Amino acid sequence: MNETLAVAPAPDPAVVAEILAGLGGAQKTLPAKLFYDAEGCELFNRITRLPEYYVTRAEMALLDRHAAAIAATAPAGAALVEYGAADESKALRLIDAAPGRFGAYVPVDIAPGALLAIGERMRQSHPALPVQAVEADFLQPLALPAVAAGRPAFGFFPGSTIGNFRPDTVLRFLSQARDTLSSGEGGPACFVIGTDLRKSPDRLLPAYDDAAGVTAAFNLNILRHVNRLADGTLDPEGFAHRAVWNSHEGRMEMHLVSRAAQEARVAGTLVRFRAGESIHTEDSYKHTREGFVALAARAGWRPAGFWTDEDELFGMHLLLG
Ligand code: AVJ
Repeated sequence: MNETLAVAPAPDPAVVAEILAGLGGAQKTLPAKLFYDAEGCELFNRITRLPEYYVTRAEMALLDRHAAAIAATAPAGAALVEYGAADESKALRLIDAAPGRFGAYVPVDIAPGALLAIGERMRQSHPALPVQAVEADFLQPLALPAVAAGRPAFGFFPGSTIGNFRPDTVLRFLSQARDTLSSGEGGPACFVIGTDLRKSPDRLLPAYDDAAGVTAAFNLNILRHVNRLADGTLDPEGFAHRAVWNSHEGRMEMHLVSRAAQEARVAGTLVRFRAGESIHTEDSYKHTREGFVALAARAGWRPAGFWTDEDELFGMHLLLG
């Protein structure tokens, strides 16, 4: 019998190492990018429709208001390079607001299923626009694909995904993105970045701990994904979801709190949890406008535009570099 057909793909050593490093520290952590297996993408989609989760609606309202103004800042024929493109809905606001301005669309994401679906829908809805997806962890240096050759690049990083990065990682990401985006032709590099704005914890806490428990399910699902990626025995029933506002760092945090003393095996390593000990699974920074501009400036970007929704919940920065 050929058993190789039935077994999962070999574990990615770099991801396994990252998981073990996170679970081996004094404060246990897991990388937030591991939320997004197929189930996690589905759960995140449900989060975006929750009454408490204002983030996606606010960003869409912002784009309804300002898509034309934002798209007008793109050089003619630019390749729209979208980082963390779970779907094309936000990019389409820009593309459709300025017909003919964008000459190509390059969605970049770590979820191959999402990228395939984007390509298929775009072929139907915008058959004349060349689309070339790039499957990549965008914290690694990124080379633009052939479809962007000979075009100015217009970077787009919506969704407040950048909120998952600590300031030092934001700096590394923004410097790298400047290299990637300025490899295009003509003019300075352009980058439009969406960030959830600082606001009252009264608004933030329910957005990250909703009444229907979808965010809890999203948080717990990372354990199943880790079990698959690193041959683990982490028990989702043994952990509880917790969302906290860290006022000192200006970020929401998600944790998984061990309900009791327990042990698990991950990639052959024994991992022990004390009762009440947490795995820190996500940071979601809420940058003020000024705070983000200062960070971007340290990475060599110059602020050139800023837009918000009517309720000033969400912000979009235009950076030139
Ligand atoms: C996709 C990173 C923007 O931080 O709000 C939603 C992920 N986490 N609920 C966010 C998330 C909990 C989301 N981002």
